[in-house]
Amino acid sequence: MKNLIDLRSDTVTRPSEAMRKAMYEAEVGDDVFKEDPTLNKLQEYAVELLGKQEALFVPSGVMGNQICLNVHTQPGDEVICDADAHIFQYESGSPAVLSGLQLYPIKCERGILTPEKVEPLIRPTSAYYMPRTKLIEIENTHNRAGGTIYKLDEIEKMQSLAKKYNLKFHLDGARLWNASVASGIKVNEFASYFDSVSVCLSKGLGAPVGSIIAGSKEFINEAFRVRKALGGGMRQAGILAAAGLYALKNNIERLSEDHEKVKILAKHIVETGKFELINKDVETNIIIFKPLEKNIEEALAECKKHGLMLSIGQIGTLRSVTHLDVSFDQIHQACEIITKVFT
Ligand code: TLP
Repeated sequence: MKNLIDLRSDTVTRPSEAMRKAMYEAEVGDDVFKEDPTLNKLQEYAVELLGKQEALFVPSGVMGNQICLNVHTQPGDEVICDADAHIFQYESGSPAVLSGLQLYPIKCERGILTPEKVEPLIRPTSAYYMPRTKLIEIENTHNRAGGTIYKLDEIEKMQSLAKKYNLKFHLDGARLWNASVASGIKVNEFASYFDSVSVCLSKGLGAPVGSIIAGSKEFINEAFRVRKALGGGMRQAGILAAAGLYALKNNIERLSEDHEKVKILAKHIVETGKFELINKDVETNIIIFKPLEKNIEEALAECKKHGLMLSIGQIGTLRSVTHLDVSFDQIHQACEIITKVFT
């Protein structure tokens, strides 16, 4: 919508002129025959960035996660994740629908799983009457926790635990780029701990469509088959891949600006005294905040009337996500609207 300051998500961005030009000029072929040169280039570049043997372009973050879960598991298996994980909260129950999986969600501080919380929940292999624990899933950055970042030692501990029990380890890295830019840790370093990784091109990086999953050659071979089974085998997808390549080459470093923008907003929100800021240490491009006096629906509607769009975070909270289509000026305007509506 024109003239609205849209902070509902970093998924709302539109491809820039330069990105559209790259899409227009993309050389294409039939990817079901693995013959789309631009798509192949994107996958090769992703391999380089993520440091995995192979990578596969998929239409969405949800499909990326679900293919990874499917390849690693058998129906009746159990997946341990945080209770605010995207795979648990926002993927339409697809682990159950598509792969016959049961999730074991655990409430964690900042969305960060720890061995102390997880180890007691791993099912003994002798207990044939229980579901079989098969995989641990983490999210970095963690969306519903407010863009929180896993530290490398926290990931390493979880990887050791997964290895100890012979479990697969999957990373939902929809916003791994934000984690990398904010922490200075390279994406391939983050990715190195996992059997599979899913990253999005259509969030902060500004591409219109697409995610990438990465892992071993054997894993991607199987993932290619599952993607097809789910209807994700696309044909001249190089047009989309060109946007993804453009995003990876031009839009990663600039994410630090989005992090600065959300800090301005967070500071203002705290200063009004009308909210509880849930993620007090703002780490990347997301804030979650609870209005102390207004109900959520009312707050969303009033903000929209003044030209500001926010979304719902955890229960009873608002969420604001910064991105490349919102300027610093608009962030200052957003602060003014918040003052008007809430004070
Ligand atoms: N997240 C969306 C909504 O679904 C909530 C958003 O606006 O933040 N993993 C994570 C951590 C995500 O945040 C998302 C999208 C996905 C996976 C799914 O990506 P898509 O929407 O491309 O399927």
